[in-house]
Amino acid sequence: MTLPALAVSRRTRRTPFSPRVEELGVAGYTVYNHMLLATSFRGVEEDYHHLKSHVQIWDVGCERQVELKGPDAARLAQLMTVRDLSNTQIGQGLYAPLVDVDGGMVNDPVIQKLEEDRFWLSVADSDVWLWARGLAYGLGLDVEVSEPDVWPLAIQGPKADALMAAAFGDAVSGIRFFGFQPVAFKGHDFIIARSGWSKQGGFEIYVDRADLALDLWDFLWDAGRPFNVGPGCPNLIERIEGGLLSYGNDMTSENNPLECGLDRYCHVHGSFESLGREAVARIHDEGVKRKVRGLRIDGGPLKPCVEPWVVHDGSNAIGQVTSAAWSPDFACNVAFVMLNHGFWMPGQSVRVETLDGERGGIVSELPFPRPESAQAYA
Ligand code: THG
Repeated sequence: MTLPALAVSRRTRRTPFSPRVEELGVAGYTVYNHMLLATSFRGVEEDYHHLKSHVQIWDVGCERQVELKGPDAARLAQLMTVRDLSNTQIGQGLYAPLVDVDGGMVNDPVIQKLEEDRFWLSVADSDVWLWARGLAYGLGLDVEVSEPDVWPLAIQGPKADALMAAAFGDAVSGIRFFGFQPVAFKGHDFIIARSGWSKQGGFEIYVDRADLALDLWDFLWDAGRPFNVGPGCPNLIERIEGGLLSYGNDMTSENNPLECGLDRYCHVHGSFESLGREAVARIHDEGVKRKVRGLRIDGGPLKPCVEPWVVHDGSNAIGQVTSAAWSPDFACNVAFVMLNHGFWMPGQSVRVETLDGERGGIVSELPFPRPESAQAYA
């Protein structure tokens, strides 16, 4: 099955890095926050092996920043998330579920506290900008909500530290996980954070100067040559192995953050002012009805999971698979599954209606435990 090509236009916004992404042979695009995002270069499996062994430069310009600025910026940020932001320091990023009054997930951004009265929400694929503006207007808050021109560029992989040290010297090596600091390039201070949407380690550079974007890309590329730098993008296999959920795929507004396994980012019994806190506290006290887990699916590689696959126990539907991929390192298919109460214990056997017919599966905790050997799950 070949899918038709994606038509690119003004609505499917390009980024300042798109020329390099295309010169380096991007093999597919998806649309994320109304913007182009590469899905593979040399094929998802080859990209995966390279990401886990070397270092890649990722154009993640689609991780848009929603800026909150002004006297009520901190209040609005706190209203939107159920994570307690009261002890957040300037220069610190936090992964924070955004939740509506019913407890539904609105987004799962990284929130950066830039100043006491200025925050960036680095958002996943939903229109947080509109939601924030609506709240600010409806509640009469004294805050400016904007989507500034900032395009994150990620450096990911085990050799990311080496590349960044070659490029910027010691300035970046001291940045702690999810911390950020300004680093100069061509006379401009760029915010650099130790973060990124892989479990291989790395950095994200918040590029707020389109005119310097290609120079920066080329500078990083040259610094990366000794480390076998390659082009890359968020990798389906690696992110499933590592337990990184994709908003819109593995969780939607129909899900609450507790069933998505984001419990440690939900301070449900705090006293801070958050739109979703009461709903999430109630769900917490009553107990969730379903939970996200990992799933190892039997047999060889499967056709892509482009729509959820029904999971059953032999007679009744008990959940759905939302993302799946063949993992070369685990020597099995790995997947995310949302499972009903009673079926989510690791070790549980289930049946999955894949596009290649019915397969067996075994529930796993997340992130997937490292296999003892490549054939551990074969
Ligand atoms: N970086 C930036 N913006 C983003 C993403 C990113 N916006 C969209 C999307 N990714 C948001 N979702 C996530 C999900 C998980 C993480 C980051 C962003 C992540 N989680 C850590 C983990 O699971 O290991 C834990 C973080 C913590 O403990 O606080 O990294 O990637 N700029």
